Amino acid sequence: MKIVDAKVVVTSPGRNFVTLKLTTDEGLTGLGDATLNGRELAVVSYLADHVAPLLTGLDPHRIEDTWQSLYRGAYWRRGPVTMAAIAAVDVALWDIKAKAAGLPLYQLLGGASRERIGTYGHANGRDIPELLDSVRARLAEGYPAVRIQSGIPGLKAVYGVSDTDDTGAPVLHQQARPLVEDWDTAAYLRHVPAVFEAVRAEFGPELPLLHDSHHRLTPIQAARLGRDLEPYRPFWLEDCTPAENQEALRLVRRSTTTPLAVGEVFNTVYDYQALITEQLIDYVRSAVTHFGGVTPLRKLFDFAAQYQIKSAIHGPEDISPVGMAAAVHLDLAVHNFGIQEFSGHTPLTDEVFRHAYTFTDGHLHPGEAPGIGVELDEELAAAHPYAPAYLPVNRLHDGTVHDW
Ligand code: GCO
Ligand code: MG
Repeated sequence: MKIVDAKVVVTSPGRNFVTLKLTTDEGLTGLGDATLNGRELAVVSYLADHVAPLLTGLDPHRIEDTWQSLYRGAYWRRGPVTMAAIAAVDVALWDIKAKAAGLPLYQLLGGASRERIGTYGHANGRDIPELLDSVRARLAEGYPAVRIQSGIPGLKAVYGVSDTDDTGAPVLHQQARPLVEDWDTAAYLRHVPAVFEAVRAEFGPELPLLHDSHHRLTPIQAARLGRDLEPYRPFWLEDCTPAENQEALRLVRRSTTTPLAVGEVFNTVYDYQALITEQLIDYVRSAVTHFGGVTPLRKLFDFAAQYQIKSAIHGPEDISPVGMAAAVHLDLAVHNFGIQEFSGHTPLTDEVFRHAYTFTDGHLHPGEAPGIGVELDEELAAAHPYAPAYLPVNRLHDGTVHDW
């Protein structure tokens, strides 16, 4: 079998998604997600200008060899653009291989290690009463675990809180300039324990509660927060410090037993080396889409397993159903599965990307369709062309830019 066509499809059924479609001489097709939120077209160019010409004529069964040649051959390794592009090729090749075998991808990854995949959903509120309503809505939808994010008294706009629709999904700002949000760490650190206290008082001790600090704290601030949250037994504290500095987590880890989750902006295993071998974290959070695909993410999970660290694949709305499908196959197969983030997509997105995975009673299953189980409606995709959109920036009250 040979690859005869490699096509990059950009579509915006409410938000932008980048998809690679490979076609073989036997008529089999494979899809891969290459969506890099807010920087989509850089990956489109990487794929269309630099990768697609290398793929035609290759045997699609040679996944490891293709991965290594794209990673090593570029010389300029790592980074989100490169790794999103390689991820799309990797997943499209796995899709083809599994279709050729007539099996759902998870069977090629060792088969099912569980019956279904536990998820967490997002609950957001501008204040505590609104957050409690949002938690109630997620529980009514069946979610077994909930991430809680709340507005902070005195702050106008906080990421993931102020701009969400009824389902908890962030409202997208398709505009020429990023939205400017504001930030005050002291106010945040005072408020979050009260948020946990209110949610525990309303929903009891058993509901797994997660919280995302979105890289906004210094190590000592993160240590304080981890300690203050201990009485409420959070499932995890996510991205408490900026991701570039692995050493920051040493201080946080020494100071608190609150479990730590890290990695949605990581691209390779090298970003995790100290965190895993020193057992500084409890969950690895990379997305298939941003980590170079199923091949390296499977290796990361096997590495993490040696240190009792579990998987928790990043699953926001900006991972397309193609990336989500690949994640769900991996979740079903790996032994050290922890939890899967899942917000779902809009009905229109689910029409553009018809998928076999299902979400029932708060649990995902990849389905039994051969491959990753996603079909791209190219006509509908073309009817919703790319629209520029930016992620926000965050500023302190004196105007200083801060992590958001
Ligand atoms: C999460 C994330 C996302 C990211 C988003 C950026 O935990 O799901 O923090 O909401 O901010 O994916 O594009
Ligand atoms: Mg996050």
